[in-house]
Amino acid sequence: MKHIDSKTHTRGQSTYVDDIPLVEGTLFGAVFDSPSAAGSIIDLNIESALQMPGVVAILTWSDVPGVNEIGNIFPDEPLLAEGSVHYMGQPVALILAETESQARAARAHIKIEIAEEKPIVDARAARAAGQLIHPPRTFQLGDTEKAWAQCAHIFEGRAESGGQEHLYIETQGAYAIPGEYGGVKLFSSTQGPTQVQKATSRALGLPMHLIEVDVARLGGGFGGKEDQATPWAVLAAMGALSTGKPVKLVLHRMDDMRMTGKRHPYDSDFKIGLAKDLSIVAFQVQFHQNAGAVADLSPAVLERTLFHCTNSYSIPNVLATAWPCRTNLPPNTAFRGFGGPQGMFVMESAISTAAEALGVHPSVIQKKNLLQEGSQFPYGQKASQCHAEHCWQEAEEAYQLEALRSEIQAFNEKSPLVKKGYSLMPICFGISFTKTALNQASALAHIYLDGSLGFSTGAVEMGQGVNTKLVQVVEKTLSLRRAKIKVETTNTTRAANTSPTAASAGADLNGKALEKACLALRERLLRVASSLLKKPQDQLTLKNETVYCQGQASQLHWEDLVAAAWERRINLSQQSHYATPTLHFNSETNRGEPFAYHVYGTAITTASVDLVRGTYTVDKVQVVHDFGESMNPVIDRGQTEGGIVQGIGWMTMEEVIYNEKGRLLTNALSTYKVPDIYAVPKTLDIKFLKVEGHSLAIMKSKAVGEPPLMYGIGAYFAIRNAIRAAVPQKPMAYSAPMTPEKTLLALYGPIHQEQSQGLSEKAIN
Ligand code: MTE
Ligand code: LUZ
Ligand code: MOS
Repeated sequence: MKHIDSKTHTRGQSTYVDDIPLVEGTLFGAVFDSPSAAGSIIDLNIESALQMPGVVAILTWSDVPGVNEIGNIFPDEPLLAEGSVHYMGQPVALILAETESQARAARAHIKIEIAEEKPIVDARAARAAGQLIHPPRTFQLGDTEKAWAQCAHIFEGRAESGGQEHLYIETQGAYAIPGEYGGVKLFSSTQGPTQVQKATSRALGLPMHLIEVDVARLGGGFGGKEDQATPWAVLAAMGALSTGKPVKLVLHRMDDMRMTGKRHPYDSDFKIGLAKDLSIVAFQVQFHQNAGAVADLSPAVLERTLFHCTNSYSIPNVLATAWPCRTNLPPNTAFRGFGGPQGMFVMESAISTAAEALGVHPSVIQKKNLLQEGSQFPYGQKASQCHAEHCWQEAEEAYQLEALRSEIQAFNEKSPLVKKGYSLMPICFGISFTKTALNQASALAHIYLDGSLGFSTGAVEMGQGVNTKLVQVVEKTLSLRRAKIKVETTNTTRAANTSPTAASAGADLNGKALEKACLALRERLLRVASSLLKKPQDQLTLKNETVYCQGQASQLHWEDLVAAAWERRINLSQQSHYATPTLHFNSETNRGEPFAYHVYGTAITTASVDLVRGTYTVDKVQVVHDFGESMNPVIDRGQTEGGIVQGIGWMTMEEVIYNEKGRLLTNALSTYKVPDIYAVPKTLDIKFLKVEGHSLAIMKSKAVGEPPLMYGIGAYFAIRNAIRAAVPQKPMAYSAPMTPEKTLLALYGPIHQEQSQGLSEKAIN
């Protein structure tokens, strides 16, 4: 089954915020943002901007009718700057005008005077200055202090990974229409409609029931709209209530890139100890997370880094500490993998450090230490239905790793100017929100008199195919054909108090809620069928829109059954709620069972490096992935391919650069490079591991949204290993992304990371 939106997408008929027909009198918003990264506001002058053609109003913090606060985990984020500014791009004022270009033109006439302070842009500098979002968190297993004595080899090092721009094709935006009783209807490009509703309620001083948030779909979110769709929606709502007119606020690309946060850069120190047989005895790590100016989702991202700091390995002694460092950058936020990739990159760097020093390929150490059934994670949960070794072995065999090894060796011996390298990248990703309370969802289904069905859940479609999977749930439980099923928009009046569609759990949580609703409807309808057909209910099933009795089709068709149920005054609507069982986690002791299950897989990546130019290609990515029992192989393959390419981008060419003043230099597509079709590996093979699915996964089909991104880490190490073939001994930092500039420096340049970053910044200036 294809993605249900493929036809309308192809024809340009799918609707996004920007496609909503405008209500007469709609005003357009533009946001004036801070030109400085830190300082106090001495004067804000909007007078001449107010005189500009078409300008209707300019709103600042003093116009916020409720609380000037939109923080989610911590209340530390003003909607509009009040007294001081903390990052370049921070919203200061909202301009409302009759046309969008008038609003944007007026923006240039706002004058702000700021007593500038020296911004902090670096995580370690923030830690040194005591600038933390909250105290550091530590996960501990075993006793590393004692364990070092048992190690035959101990290595220390540092690993850095950079930010990543979400680059959803649809930029942030919202459309607010004032309604009756002082309420507002919001169309928002958000992954979290309830979050938008809640923040709007607080900032506008309105009860939540007066705020309706509606989402048809997003042109991509990737985590960037889990929390950061909120300010634009709240601002649009505030503009609408203050002027009494509908307000549309859609960010232009460069505004979006400048004003919104990205994946968190991390700068970490590690220490790894191995026994003679290369089993990892102890691992210690200090993560410095560059959180940006306010908390946003950073505390949760930080926690997931800790959850995934040992990736797919069983390590008996672990001491992992993570520092959420407050800097004067836009608040960094959720991005596919949510801190997990950053943690795994450090683990892989530690293994690579050990391997290079010991003269073995990293895969020797990786393979030796894979998780096994019953292995304990550093948070106490034990690996169950663990497929780490299974995926690895299958990948080794299916993709003939031995042959690949000798092929690459032979190639490198003959080739002076191009070197090849390969890497293995096993992954293990926990499925569930790490905050247990978020693991709930609801669904509402109506069967109409003609037998067609419409349903709503809290799931937001952002391209990942969740709506298609939800339709499949209805098809399966009620035996309905696709044409009879309609997915309604995600709307807070039909699905209330929802979690954002995130943590890869959208299909599991909402699918399970919908399954429950459909099973309840099915049960009621079969009770009717039982009395109509005079057969015991347990002999009846639904198949092909017909009631079957002990495997035989009856004369009773779906439409007639629905009509008969209505005659008997049976409820044809159902609302159901699902909460993942088994979950618990104590964030004081950092022990519990936070995940419903884990997703496993292994990627083999091959890369070629041009030793003259420092350019490279990722030639092959070959994966064995644990999808459980995939309910939709087409979509799951698409998610896997997309995730891999996005991961490769993060690890290789995507470089977010802020200068020392906190100014984003890579603020457009001309300076920020994302993978295009030519960057996609020529070979991208994905094999589905044959396993029994997990019962907590929807239809036993495991969550797929985020895990494959982490295969992209393999590209970094494949390139590194290719460089190693040219310069086996040269010290080389672990500093992602491995851009062509850094590749050249690794080959010929000085070795300091600072210098390589300096160079790329100069190149951009
Ligand atoms: N795929 C597409 N096409 N667009 C997206 O924005 N977001 C990813 C992933 N795949 C995304 C995507 C992220 S960050 C998550 S958490 C999941 O989809 C969310 O959807 P799910 O929970 O339904 O898997
Ligand atoms: N969001 C969140 C997430 O709030 N909690 C999580 O655990 C999570 N994990 C992945 C992506 N988004
Ligand atoms: Mo995804 S980072 O959980 O939105």
